[in-house]
Amino acid sequence: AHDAIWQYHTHTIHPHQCTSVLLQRIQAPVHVVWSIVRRFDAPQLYKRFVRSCVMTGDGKVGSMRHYTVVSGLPAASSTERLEVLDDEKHVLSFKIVGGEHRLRNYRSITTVHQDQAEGNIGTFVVESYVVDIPEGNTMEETCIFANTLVRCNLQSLAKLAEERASLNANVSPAA
Ligand code: A8S
Repeated sequence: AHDAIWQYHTHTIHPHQCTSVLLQRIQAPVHVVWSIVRRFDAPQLYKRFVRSCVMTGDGKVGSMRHYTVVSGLPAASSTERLEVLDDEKHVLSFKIVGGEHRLRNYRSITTVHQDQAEGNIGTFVVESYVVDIPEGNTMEETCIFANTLVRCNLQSLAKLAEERASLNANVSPAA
């Protein structure tokens, strides 16, 4: 099973690029986590750096989203294309195709898995990316910057999914 996970997170990288993979455990069922991750049209559900987002397309592969970024970051906006959306294998991938920021050719893949170690309710999320190293920056600086953003996103995904899971658990059946 673990071989199958890594197959999605194997990237071809060029010398001027950097890559990283991050993991997040979440105490919520896979379907709850996936229902949030799959919303390519609404990254602001859990990506707190996204101010507002507009998607064009039907939500399937090839759809595009354009969002503006909250202030305080060295970025203003991003334009991204949905590359993979697999509701059975729980895989979402997008690539950045434009926008006012420094992460050129950013491509990311997120996969959502049942966490065997946590019994029935646990989930873990694997997110990997490749991006060009901007002129004037080192590989390390680029990775630290992107990792910080992805780590924040994964932590806020965990918080939201765990809130939703405990709400579901507390709903009592109709009398
Ligand atoms: C994601 C991952 C990243 C998003 C980055 C790394 C970004 O939205 C922010 C700042 C930037 O400088 C680049 O999954 C960009 O969203 C918050 C605007 C793309």
